[in-house]
Amino acid sequence: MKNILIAGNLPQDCLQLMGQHFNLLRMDQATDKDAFLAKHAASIDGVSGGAIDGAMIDKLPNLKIIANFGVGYDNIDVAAAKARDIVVTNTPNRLNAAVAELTLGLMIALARRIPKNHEMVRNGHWPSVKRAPLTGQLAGAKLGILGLGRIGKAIAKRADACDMEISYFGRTDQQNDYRYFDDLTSMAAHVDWLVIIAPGGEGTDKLVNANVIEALGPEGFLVNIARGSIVDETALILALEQGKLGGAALDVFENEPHMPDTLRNLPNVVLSPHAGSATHVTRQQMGAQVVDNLVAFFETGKALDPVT
Ligand code: 8YV
Repeated sequence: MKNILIAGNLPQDCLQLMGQHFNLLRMDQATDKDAFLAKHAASIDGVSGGAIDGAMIDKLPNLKIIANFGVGYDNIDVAAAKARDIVVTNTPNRLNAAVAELTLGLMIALARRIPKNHEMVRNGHWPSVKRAPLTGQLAGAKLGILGLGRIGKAIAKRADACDMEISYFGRTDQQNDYRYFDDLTSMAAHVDWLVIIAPGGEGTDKLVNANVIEALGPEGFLVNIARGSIVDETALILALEQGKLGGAALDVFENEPHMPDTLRNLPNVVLSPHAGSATHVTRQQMGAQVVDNLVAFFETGKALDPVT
């Protein structure tokens, strides 16, 4: 049986399934992780769970595959893995619907002030307020998507059903029904909503900076369902405080699960705890996909979802 190092958190059903095919080395449960790694290093064939940096890869002489739980793999040093011909896999597609669904949920919550109205009703203030305050709406508004990949398209489809006018920014013009922008700031100036669904990592680090945020403007809304690293969080907080941005719905943050108190206390934000893929069905399918990749790789030499 091949040995898989469990380097970080994985769902119970994923571990159970993996345990039917492999011998699991539970570093996640070890109190002295360095000692655990030193003891088992030479026997480790694959790794799954958590962040895998170059230093860890260097310590594992027989490592052949890193199976990431998640579509984003900015937690893995892919260059270090590639340099040693170690295959890296991720979990594309299975989470598209869940992430897109939460994106629309956050947008509707922000546009229609659902959390605020909920608090108002719950706190017994409705009789004194009498009528619900008027809000904006998604229908008729312009949406700009930063990153029209698989999840971006699932978001566009749902936004289209809400009668939004859709644009996108990315590396290539995909020649589809949506309007393409080759400049992010120009798109931000054109739209009412900017949804971020691009990969994290060096290529997108603080791509959404003060200029982009200010181009979105006082009536504009920012939604980040991708990675906190893509937004300059300090610039975002400042813009929200100064009324240079209308509002933000955030599922991801620069330093999760922490964030500045100023951000938590702002009136014009809807905050969510990195829950894009966090449904029973989706997480179960992602776990199975991790195991399917490991099994395929060790049985056939080819993983199902290698990252390129
Ligand atoms: C993952 C995510 O579930 O897939 C991703 O890239 O951001 C999440 O949906 C999470 O990263 C797993 O810890």
